[in-house]
Amino acid sequence: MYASALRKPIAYCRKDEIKMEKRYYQKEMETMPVEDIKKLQSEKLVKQVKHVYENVPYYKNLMDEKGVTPDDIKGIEDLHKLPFLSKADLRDAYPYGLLAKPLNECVRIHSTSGTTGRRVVAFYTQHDVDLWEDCCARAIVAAGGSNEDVLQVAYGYGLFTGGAGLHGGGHKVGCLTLPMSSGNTERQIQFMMDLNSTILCCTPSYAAYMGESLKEQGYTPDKIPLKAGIFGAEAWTNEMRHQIEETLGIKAYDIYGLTETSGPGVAFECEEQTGMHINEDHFLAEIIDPETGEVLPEGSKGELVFTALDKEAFPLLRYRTRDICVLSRKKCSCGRTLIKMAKPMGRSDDMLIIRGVNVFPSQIETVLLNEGYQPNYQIVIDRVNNNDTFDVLVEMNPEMFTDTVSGVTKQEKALANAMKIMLGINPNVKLVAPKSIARSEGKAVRVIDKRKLYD
Ligand code: DLL
Repeated sequence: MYASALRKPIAYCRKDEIKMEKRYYQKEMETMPVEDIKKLQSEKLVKQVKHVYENVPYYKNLMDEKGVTPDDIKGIEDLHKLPFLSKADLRDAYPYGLLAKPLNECVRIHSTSGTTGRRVVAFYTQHDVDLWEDCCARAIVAAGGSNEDVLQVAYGYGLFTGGAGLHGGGHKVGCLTLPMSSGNTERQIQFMMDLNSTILCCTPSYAAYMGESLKEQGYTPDKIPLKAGIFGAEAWTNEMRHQIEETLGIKAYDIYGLTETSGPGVAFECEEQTGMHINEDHFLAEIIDPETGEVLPEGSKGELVFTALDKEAFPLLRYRTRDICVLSRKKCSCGRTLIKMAKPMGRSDDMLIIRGVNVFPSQIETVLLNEGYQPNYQIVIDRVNNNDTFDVLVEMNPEMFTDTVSGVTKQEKALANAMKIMLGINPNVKLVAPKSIARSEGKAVRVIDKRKLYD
C-alpha cells in the first residue's frame, strides 16, 4: 500500500477531529528539571571549550588575547570569561578558519545568502546533522506533528537551512515529507489538496501569500487539509499570526534559528504560543548589552548570544546573533522546562530580512559601484498583502542621464539583475534624477522600512 493511502483522506480527516496532544519528541530533555539542565550545560561547556581551544586556532588566539584557558571554565558560571564571536569574525575566518573537525569528517555545508565577503559557511558532521534534525523534530512534535502527518516543506532547499532542517526533522518524526521548496504556488496548492498536507513549513509571508491564493481559488478554511504551520526565518507579528491562522484554519507556530547555529530549530513554539523554547541542552543562551557586552539578568531586553554546546564541526562559542530579545523561565503549561525567548524585537545591526533573505545595505552599495553608479540610493521596504515589497531608488549619474523611457527601463532592468545576482532576490529598481534623493546632514538615511514587524 502507498504511504499516502495509510493516511486518512480529507473526507475522513476533519480538522476538528485532529487532537493537539501534549507530546514531546525527546521528553527527558524537554522536561528536565532546570537544575539538571544547568548541570548538563556545564558538563558540555567544559568539554566544548577544550575541543574548540585545541582545534580552532582562530578562537584559541581570541582566548589567549583575553588571558583565558580551558582550565578557567569550570561550568556555565564561567561563560562570561570567554570572548565573543561576531559575524565579522566569521568573515575573517572564511571559509575554514572556525572549522573544528577535519573536512573528511564533515558531511554537509549550508550558507547564508550574500556576497562572498558577507557569506557565512557552516559545516556539519553527521552528528551535527542528527542533532539539528532532532531540534527540528521537537518543533514539529510541539506543533502536533506525528507519523500520521503530511509535512509540506515550502522553505527553500539548497544552501539555505530552512528546507533541509524541517525536512530532516520531518523524517525523524516519521511524517510523510513533501520536499516542495519555495515558490510555484500553483503546484504547492495542488500537492496540498491532492496529498492532504496537514502541516505547512515556510516563511510567514509565504504562508500568508498561500492563504490569499487559496482564498482566491475559493478554498474556505474547512476545505484546506492543514492543521498547523511552522513559520520562521523572518520577523512576524501576532496580528499576522492571527490572520494566517484564520485564512488557513490552522494553528501557526513560530520557529527560530540561524545558519551559524545549524539553522531552524534553535528555538520553537509550543501550544501556549508565548515565546519559543530554546533547545538549551544544545544551545546555551545569554542576553547582553549590545553596546557594552555586559551580561544582563533574565528578563532584560538585549542582544541574544548563543554557545553551541555539542556541535562538532562548527561549534561557535558566545556567538552574537544581533537579534534583540528577552528570555524568560516562567513556567509553561506545555510542561517543557526549556527557557523561552520572546519573538525577536529587532536587530542591533543593519541587516534587513526581505522575503526571508538576509540583505545588507552595503551589498546594494557594492553593486552600484560595480555598475558605475554613485552610492546615492535609498531602500524602501513595505509589506503589502503580507508580502514584502523591495524598492531601490538610485540616482542616475549626470553622464548616464537618459530621458527616453526605454533607456531608463533598460538601465533599471540591468541594475535589478545585478542586484538579484548579489542578493538572491529581485528588487524593484527605480532610477531617479541626479541629486533628487534627500541628503542628510548626519548619517545617510539608506533604509526606509515601513513594515511593522515587531509587536
Ligand atoms: O533564517 C534559519 C531559519 C530557517 C529559521 C527556517 C527559521 C525557519 P538565516 O538565514 O541565517 O537562518 O537568518 C537568521 O533570521 O538571526 C533572525 O534575525 C531571523 N530569524 C530567524 N527566525 C526568526 C523568527 C534562518 N522566528 C536570522 N522570528 C536570525 C524573527 C527570525 N526572526
